[in-house]
Amino acid sequence: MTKTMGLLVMAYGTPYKESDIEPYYTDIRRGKKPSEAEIQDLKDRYEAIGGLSPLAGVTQDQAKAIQTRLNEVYDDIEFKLYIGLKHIHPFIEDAVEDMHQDGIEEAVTVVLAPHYSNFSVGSYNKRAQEKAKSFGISLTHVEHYYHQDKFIQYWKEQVNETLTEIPESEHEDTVLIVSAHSLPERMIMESNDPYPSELESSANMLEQASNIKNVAIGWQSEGNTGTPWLGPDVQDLTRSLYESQGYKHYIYTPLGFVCNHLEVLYDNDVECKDVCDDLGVNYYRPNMPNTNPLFIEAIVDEIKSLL
Ligand code: FEC
Repeated sequence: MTKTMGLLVMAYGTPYKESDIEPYYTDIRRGKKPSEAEIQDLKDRYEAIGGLSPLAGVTQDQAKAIQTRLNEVYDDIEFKLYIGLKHIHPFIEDAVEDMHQDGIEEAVTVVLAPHYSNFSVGSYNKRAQEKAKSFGISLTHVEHYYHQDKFIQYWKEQVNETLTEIPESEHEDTVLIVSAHSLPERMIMESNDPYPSELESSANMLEQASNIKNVAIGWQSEGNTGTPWLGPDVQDLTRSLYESQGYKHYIYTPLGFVCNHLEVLYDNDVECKDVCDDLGVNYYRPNMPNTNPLFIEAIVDEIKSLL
């Protein structure tokens, strides 16, 4: 007999239209409205990547692809998809409420971010768990999948393909910058959070799997909170690698993200590229996973290991 199980896919969320930008940013700031200058700065960044972010559509596509694959793999479970976002509707709590309305008693949850931090994946899970508890829904959480073979394989293929664009004689002069979203240093240090070591493992696995010779770890997209964030920032790192090693080619793999969105299309493709242009070196940014089957399979494999 087939049983029905909820599949709760959680993601950051993005404005759907320009008028969403202010409430979205206010939600990111935990209810504190950003200044007009900060809002304008964010509007300008969206404008620079073509108006708004592709994140909303890609999240839908990724979630549907995970559901489709799970329903192919499992004969005895029918997965019903719910999408819950962190900073805009449908919020995580709305999705859990919908599960309850549909009579779901059991669900698996996955956050579209591959590394675990109490402040990223942990905070999504906590919100889902609190709401689910009130309805008596039992949740199984995917905590991370950066270590899944197919996730590494996806990035290995991307890096090796990018290397084919660079003459072999210059591979020694090429560096791979592996990065994730920065977080305030205090948060991470005080709680012995696994986030930095998970990114380091990712970088090591990718170094071993691919043909790249030089690898550096960086952090990106840090916020403006007036306190120190995990570093080095990818832009500073680019400059310091150039000064200390004189590399000519810089390949950016933002492994902490899984699709095209503002933090990649602006923070890498505009800001890091500007630094590379300024230094007179070459910028490369392989494709993000989006709905690539290897990436979808990596998540499905992690779910299989838990159910
Ligand atoms: O494409 C888009 O429209 C949205 C892209 C987007 C993603 C994303 C992922 C993460 N964030 C994380 C942490 C923080 C912390 C703050 C913060 C601020 C912002 C702002 C925007 C934004 N984030 Fe984000 N984040 C994305 C977008 N993020 C816009 C506000 C303006 C700015 O600072 O640029 C700082 C909050 C504060 O000011 O107090 C902290 C983490 C991730 C990766 C994990 C995840 O996806 O949840 C961690 C995508």
